[in-house]
Amino acid sequence: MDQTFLMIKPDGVQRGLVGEIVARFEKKGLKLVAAKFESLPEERVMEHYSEHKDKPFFPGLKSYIMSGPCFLMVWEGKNVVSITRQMIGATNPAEALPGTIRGDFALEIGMNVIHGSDSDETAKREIAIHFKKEEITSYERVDEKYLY
Ligand code: RTP
Ligand code: MG
Repeated sequence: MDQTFLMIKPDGVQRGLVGEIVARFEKKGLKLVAAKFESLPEERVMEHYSEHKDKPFFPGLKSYIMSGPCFLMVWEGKNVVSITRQMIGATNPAEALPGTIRGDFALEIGMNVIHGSDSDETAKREIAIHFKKEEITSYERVDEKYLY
C-alpha cells in the first residue's frame, strides 16, 4: 500500500492542532502506521529540506522547524500522497482553499502548520530519514473492508 510522511510543524503543535489534524486523516480512511513527537536535530532538518538549502527563505525555514517539537507520522492508503497533499492545501495559506488544513488553520507561508511528501519517491526518502524500519507498524484497520 502507498505510504507518505506527514509532519505537524512546531506552530501546529503549539497551537493545539495535533488532534484536529490527525482526526481529519483518520476520518478520511487513511491508516496511521507510525508516529512520534520529536524536536528535530539540525542534521535531519538539513537532510529533509536539502532541496531548499540555497533558497533565500531557508534560514527562516530551518529556525521555524527547529523552534519546538514536531509530530512526525507515516500514513498509509491508496493514493495517500496526492490525497494528503490535497487535504493539506497550497503551500501559501493565503492561497489555500477553505476546507484544507492550511486554508483553515494558517495565514502565512512561513508558518503553514504541516508538511506532506510531494511524490511517492519523496515519501520513501523522507520516511527513511525520519523513521527506522522497526518503528513502522503493519495492521488491519477494522473498517478497511468498507474502504476498498
Ligand atoms: P512542505 O514541503 O513543508 O510540505 O511544503 P510544500 O511542499 O507545500 O512547499 P515547499 O516548496 O516544499 O516549501 C517547503 C516549506 O518552506 C517554507 N517556504 N517558505 N517564505 C517563502 O517564500 C517560503 N517558501 C517555502 C514553507 O514552510 C514550505 O512549507
Ligand atoms: Mg515540499
